Amino acid sequence: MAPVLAIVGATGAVGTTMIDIINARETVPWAEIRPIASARSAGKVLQIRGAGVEVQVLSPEAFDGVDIALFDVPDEVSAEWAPIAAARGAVAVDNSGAFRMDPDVPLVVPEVNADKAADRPKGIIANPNCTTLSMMAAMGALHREFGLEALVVASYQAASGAGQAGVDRLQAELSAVAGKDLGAVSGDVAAAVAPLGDDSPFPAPLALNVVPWAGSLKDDGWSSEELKVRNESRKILGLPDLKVSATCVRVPVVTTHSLAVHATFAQEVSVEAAQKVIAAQPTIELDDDPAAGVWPTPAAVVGKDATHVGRIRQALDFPNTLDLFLCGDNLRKGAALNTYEIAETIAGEFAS
Ligand code: 11C
Repeated sequence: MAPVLAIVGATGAVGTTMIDIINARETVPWAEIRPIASARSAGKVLQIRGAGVEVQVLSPEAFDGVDIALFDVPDEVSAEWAPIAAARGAVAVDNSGAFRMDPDVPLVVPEVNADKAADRPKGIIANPNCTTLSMMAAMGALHREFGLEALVVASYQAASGAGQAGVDRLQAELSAVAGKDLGAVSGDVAAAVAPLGDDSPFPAPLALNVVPWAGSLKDDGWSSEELKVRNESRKILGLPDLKVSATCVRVPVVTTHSLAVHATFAQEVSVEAAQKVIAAQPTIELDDDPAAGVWPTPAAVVGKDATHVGRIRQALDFPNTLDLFLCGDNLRKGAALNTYEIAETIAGEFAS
């Protein structure tokens, strides 16, 4: 009997992307795909692999007969319901931040540490934060070859990292500033978007701007997002002492996170050697020909499964260090796709 897959949060932004990914797969290993959501969306009919499937309300009974339950819901919902799913016999694959740093919960990127998915004492597997995840396949590949010692990262994060509310706010701000002569006087952009109200998910205008903030305030001025990049990278790469420093910035892009990465290795790495390693990865595209204007941009990468890497340079003043730029769709590889790939990785355990 093939396994049964549940998708909790099936009607949200990531859940919807998950169903798009499932619908685009040539084949799937599931006997049943069961969408689950809050009472607000229960009863809605979703098109899954050519059939209309009714959304079930989130309840303990909704997990009966489920082998793998994917969670695309806020941290507090996962914290409550992933253990309930696990207690009813399902493996919970959780895309929230609720369990990522729990030592009894593996944090999995299949290209890097697929073997960890089998060791899950709580019946829960965590999916990383989308900013961390965007660079993990590339960093994992370079680490295997050259030995990673330090990462200095600046992110350029899309509005959809803050959910549909983030996208809606960016679109509204873009409408508010469109066609106006703004951006040459301090405060004029803020004044133009002020009529939209102050309930923005962003702490400053995002249109015509960049905002050096994502997440919540932690000790010593760090944001939660910056600490996630550090802590999660260490756990995924299996390098507990990896030196990591991140500055996370929101930019007026709808979807696809970008990162400028300054990566230091145990040995000198030529640009050609790094390009060869990156080009050989099945889930990475090398877009690296600056003379021809070839480099990754979020507007070109959005909607794609692959991470795109370019601008690989040997840092002039830092031995053993490469600088590079990469883009990954934060709703696909950054969230739904990696979660689904974890489910595919373990699906074989349930086939009988
Ligand atoms: C953002 N990366 O762009 C965040 C969203 O830990 O899963 C995802 C937060 C998380 O705002």
